[in-house]
Amino acid sequence: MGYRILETDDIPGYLRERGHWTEGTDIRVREVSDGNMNRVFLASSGDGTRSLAVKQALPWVRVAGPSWPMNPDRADAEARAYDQVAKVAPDKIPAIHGYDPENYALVMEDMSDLEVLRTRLNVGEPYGPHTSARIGEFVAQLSFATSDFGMPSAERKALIATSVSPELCEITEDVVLSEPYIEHEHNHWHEGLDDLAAAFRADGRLRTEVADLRHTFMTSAQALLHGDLHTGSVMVGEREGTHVVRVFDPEFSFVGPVGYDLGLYWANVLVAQERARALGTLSDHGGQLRLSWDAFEAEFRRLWATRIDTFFDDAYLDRFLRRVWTESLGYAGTEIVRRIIGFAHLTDLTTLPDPVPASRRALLLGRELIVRRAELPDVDAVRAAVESLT
Ligand code: SR1
Ligand code: MG
Repeated sequence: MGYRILETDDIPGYLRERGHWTEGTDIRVREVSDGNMNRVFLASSGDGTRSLAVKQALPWVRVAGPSWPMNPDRADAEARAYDQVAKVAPDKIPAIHGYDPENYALVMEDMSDLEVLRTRLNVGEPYGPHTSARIGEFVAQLSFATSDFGMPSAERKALIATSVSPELCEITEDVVLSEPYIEHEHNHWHEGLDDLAAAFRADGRLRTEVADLRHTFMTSAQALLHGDLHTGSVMVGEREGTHVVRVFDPEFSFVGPVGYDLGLYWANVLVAQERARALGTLSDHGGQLRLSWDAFEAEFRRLWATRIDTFFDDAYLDRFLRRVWTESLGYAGTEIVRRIIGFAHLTDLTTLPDPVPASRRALLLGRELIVRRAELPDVDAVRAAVESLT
């Protein structure tokens, strides 16, 4: 039949055709599309006992429309990433019930009983004790298993080849790792940030450091990444008395530098902290970078004992982790900057009564993280950099 763009009314028939829904005909569907790229539908039985989510990639960027075409085969990358994560961290992703490559559609667990982490933070809720630790573990488990430490060399070469995702990498190389530092029609910002946006475009040191991070993003095939691990890609909540954390939306997945995933999470953590500071609702924000890094490092070191290539010695592990730390800081900086003066902004800041003071602090912090990443040896140094902002 070929690729067809699904509408709300198509979903019941689609789920039945695909064998996902065999009992009952009372299927209620609502569209809950939220991210920049795709459409998402939730289908539930009239009596509320069954539900599923359907996510479909459109042949364009959803928020831009057909004027920004985008191959829907990005959904293949997402399905492949879920397959890899399911092998090593099945408790940290939604259950995937099936992938339909003809329609670029994933049928998966309905997580609407959980809450998007960004949404929760934006209304002043805390992270809770486990969220950032689970994220750190997620990055360690996925990255170790798909690195040369955890995967045989030939298998990894095949993974690198099958995970090539030129169009989505190009989005990141553009909207995250270059456009905010040049004149570009995608860029926009609050007029109260005119001076900083202009200063960043004129800042040669900043540009060279971003170029370094961009080149690392393009060439450092360390491990399979989520590729867009911001707080809108994380759901949290309670199920049967247990705190659950689910990472979703890995469509930007490819084999790249591990620090990109950690850095994106940290950027969003740091921006959420600036929102809370502006609103006077700071709670557990300040501890999240440490919680995620400590969990990442502990899990990676635990897995190191199982490495398949023991030529990589313990001293090399220390060096590798140091490099991941430093690059994570740099990518955190680029994520902060692009979310304020680039294409896609964050509700954390845009919904503030006055976004300017918090955005200025965040932009200055982003620059610090990029240009001084090698001089910030640990979490305390980052905390000091945050507290020294004016
Ligand atoms: C054109 S898409 C812009 C952003 O949306 C996605 O969520 C990624 O973060 C991407 O950079
Ligand atoms: Mg997304």
